[in-house]
Amino acid sequence: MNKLLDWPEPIVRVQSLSDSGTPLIPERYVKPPLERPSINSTASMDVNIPVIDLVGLYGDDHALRAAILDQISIACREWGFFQVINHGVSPQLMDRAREAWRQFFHSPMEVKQAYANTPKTYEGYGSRLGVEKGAILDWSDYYFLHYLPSTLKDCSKWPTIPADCREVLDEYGKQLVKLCGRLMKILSINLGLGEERLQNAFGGENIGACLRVNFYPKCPQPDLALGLSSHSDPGGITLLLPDNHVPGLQVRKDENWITVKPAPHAFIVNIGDQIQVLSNATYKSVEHRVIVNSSKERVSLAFFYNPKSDIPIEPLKELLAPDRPPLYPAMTFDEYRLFIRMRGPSGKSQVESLKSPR
Ligand SMILES: O=C(O)CCC(=O)C(=O)O
Repeated sequence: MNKLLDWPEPIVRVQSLSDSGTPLIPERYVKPPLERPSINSTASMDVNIPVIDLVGLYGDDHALRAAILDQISIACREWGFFQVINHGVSPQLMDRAREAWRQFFHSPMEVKQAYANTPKTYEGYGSRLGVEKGAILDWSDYYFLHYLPSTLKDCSKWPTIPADCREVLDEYGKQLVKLCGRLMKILSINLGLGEERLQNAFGGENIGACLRVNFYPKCPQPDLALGLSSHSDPGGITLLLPDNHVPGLQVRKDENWITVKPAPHAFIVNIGDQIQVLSNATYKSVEHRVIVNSSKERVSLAFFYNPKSDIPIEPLKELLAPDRPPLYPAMTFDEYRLFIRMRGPSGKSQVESLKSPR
């Protein structure tokens, strides 16, 4: 546990490196050749993750509602990723939240440093994930904060610059918790369960919710680095608000990396490891990563909706059968997250390592 009290090396802000105008990135950010962004990337115009319009979800047209559920079911099984539009969150709020964070990251360094984080809780302003000394690092800074449970929500750790930041963030969190609650019901129905089953398995009302805001500064050698290394999300559902100008998210599809083309005011939804476990791998949490570029910075807001952290998460009994035995042992989210906090992003090694031998 002591390893988690502080960073193993002095922290270097990636934004400062970028602002220094160096033409060469330090060795620490150079990925091994097989992890570099050019490997199997496709930015082809006609491949994208599914875009699903939720507008008919709560109307009287039952056929339309069934069609939307069907699209979500297919997206969860085949992609683990999809975009939703007409999702009920205010587009103005989405824009304001992203701009507030852009302003924060452009504040003077001493303002940001006041929120510097440690690996104990990760809350605040950070520049690395994982505590392995000498690890190759990602080309990004970030800010991490909690919304739920309310015992972890500490607004004094949220930025006060810009002036409306806390207010905007608070409203943003409330609206996203609601949207995740709706998506949980749909996933539950689509798995053939009662609509509250997944939520109850997450701990009912006592779930966790947190936000990581990623800031990817311009990178002078984008072919050698990644903004965020390949990983699957450890939690339940992620709602990503991507940059409205700059693409960067890549999702693994078979052996290729697909660059996501965000739809206007969409959220990118992805299935996390906990839903992979609960659904006994009917739904997969899919690897993704972020590429950077030399001429534009990028901001994204990743909102994580997680199970209550101290209850066992295991494949749901209703989804098991003699020919479908449980693939994962029970584990709390606290235990699960510790692995990621020590090691940093590492593909799907955590959820894969849990698989029972068959
Ligand atoms: O910046 C992005 O597009 C993705 C961010 C992400 O994957 C994460 O924060 O876990």
